[in-house]
Amino acid sequence: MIKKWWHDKTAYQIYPKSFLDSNGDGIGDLRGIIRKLDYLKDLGVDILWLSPIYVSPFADQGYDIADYYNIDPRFGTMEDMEELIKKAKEREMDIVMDLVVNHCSDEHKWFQLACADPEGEYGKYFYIREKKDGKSPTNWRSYFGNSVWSDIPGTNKQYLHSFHKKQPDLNWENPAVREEIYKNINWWLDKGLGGFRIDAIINIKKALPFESYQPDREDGLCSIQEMLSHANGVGEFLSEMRDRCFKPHDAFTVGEVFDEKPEELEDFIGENGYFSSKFDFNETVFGKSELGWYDAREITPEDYKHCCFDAQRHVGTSGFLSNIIENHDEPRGVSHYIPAGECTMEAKKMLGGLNFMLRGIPFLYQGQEIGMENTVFSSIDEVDDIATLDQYKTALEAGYTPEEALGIVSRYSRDNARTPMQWEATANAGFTEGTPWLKVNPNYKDINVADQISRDDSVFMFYKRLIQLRKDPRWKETIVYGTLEPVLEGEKNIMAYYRKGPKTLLIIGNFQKDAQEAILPCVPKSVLINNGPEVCLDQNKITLKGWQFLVLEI
Ligand code: TEU
Ligand code: CA
Repeated sequence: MIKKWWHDKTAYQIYPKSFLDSNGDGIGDLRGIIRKLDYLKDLGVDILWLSPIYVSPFADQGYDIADYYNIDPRFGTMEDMEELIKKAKEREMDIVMDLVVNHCSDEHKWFQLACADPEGEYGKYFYIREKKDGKSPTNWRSYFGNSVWSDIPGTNKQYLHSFHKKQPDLNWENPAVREEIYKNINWWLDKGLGGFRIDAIINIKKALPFESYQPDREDGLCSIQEMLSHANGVGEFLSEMRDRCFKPHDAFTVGEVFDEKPEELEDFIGENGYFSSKFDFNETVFGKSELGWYDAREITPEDYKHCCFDAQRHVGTSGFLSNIIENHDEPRGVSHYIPAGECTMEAKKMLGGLNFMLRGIPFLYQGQEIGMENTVFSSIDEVDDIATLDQYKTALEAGYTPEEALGIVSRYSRDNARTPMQWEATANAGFTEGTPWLKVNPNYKDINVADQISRDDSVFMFYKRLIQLRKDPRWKETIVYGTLEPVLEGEKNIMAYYRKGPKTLLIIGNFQKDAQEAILPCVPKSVLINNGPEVCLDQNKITLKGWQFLVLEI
């Protein structure tokens, strides 16, 4: 295998709006990120992925871009961005931006020109179709509810949007659109970016010609995933983008790839794949119903383990998954995977440790390193996210009371992970001197950075040790390139695996509050990482305390 500069890195996702506000307007910004570079360096992360900071009306928090060449003023200026890239480099860190090219904003000049003249050059930048007998061209439902089709005012025409109606889909079939996109990607890479996280990329290829499918709900619509399952040939676009942009720059790319066909995994992330890596969403999508998040089923430790191992077995050593417990679209991992009331520091560390030591690129999401949890919404007015607001509406329509609907959406709301970063125990968690755009989680006095960097037993220090272990020349080769073999798979509530390379490591976690005995397949030589409790080991017989996590040298 050819070694790449990003194989041994640890990545960290910044949600800029909620990271640190430097000027008191209640919105996090680039100067805030620059101020915290030393903090991130101290944690040990190497790649910083920033959710979108381009000019945007923020219908979907910046995932609706109105100008791909400029920084949104609420985040700062291009000079700030250049300074951030430079100061990160000085600290041997790389900045990765979000590439959102399935759609742009309806306020982008391309879309405005398209609406002014749907038959003209820019009309071909989008998917615009005539209505028939007052009806939309197809019956597809967008990710945020309702039809994917919206009217172009003053015409009998509609445009397609897989997400919000303020996010018109770009027509990748048009070579002129692809040229525009490649030009922009190369322009950013030339500025010294390390690469991109690539948004909703599987959506760029539609099933043509457009047709309706069997409805899956009473609204007469079918999910857009149904249409995508009939679409073939996304690889032609993706290999072109790789060859024109990513390869010449040796860029790191991580795809937000959902529902690819299993046999295509190598095409995506193999040695000459479209991307360097893709996220493993096996665990996050588990239990999510086609009908929306609100009737998702609880994920058990057994489910979690099988999801991880299935993904790992599938990829083997043919590529590198990017492993996460959460991101800006998910509830907080510790609240999602650990039962309510049991979310102790040990439990948080165990979950983080099991995920971090998997084969692939570990991604931490801001706040994960201090064990930030889901928030409490006392009213739907405290929710900002359009997906959550849509789910709330769906829940009401399904007959739930407003209190029930709030309870349902609160568990899975994307805003759980978007509350401001908790830096200190002072007002607004030290995030802003103004009024934060989204309410700070009330638990910030107990969970904050200032407290955790001063204590050796904190979640922060635990992650720091894991990151150091990954970088340590003694273990690096094994942790980065070694194989993963599940161990004690039938043992309920235990998740364990070997990492085998020049050395052998055994990673084991007890996914419950009760102690559990297990017979290890070998006798460990030493304990490299322990999340707190005393280690009870007698030859190969181990008694794991509740939520205990260990990395053992074999
Ligand atoms: O997400 C794409 C996506 O399919 C998931 O967002 C998921 O279906 C959704 O979050 C469920 O509510 C990306 C971004 O990560 C997300 O923040 C954007 O809203 C979306 O694309 C549109 O750009
Ligand atoms: Ca600000």
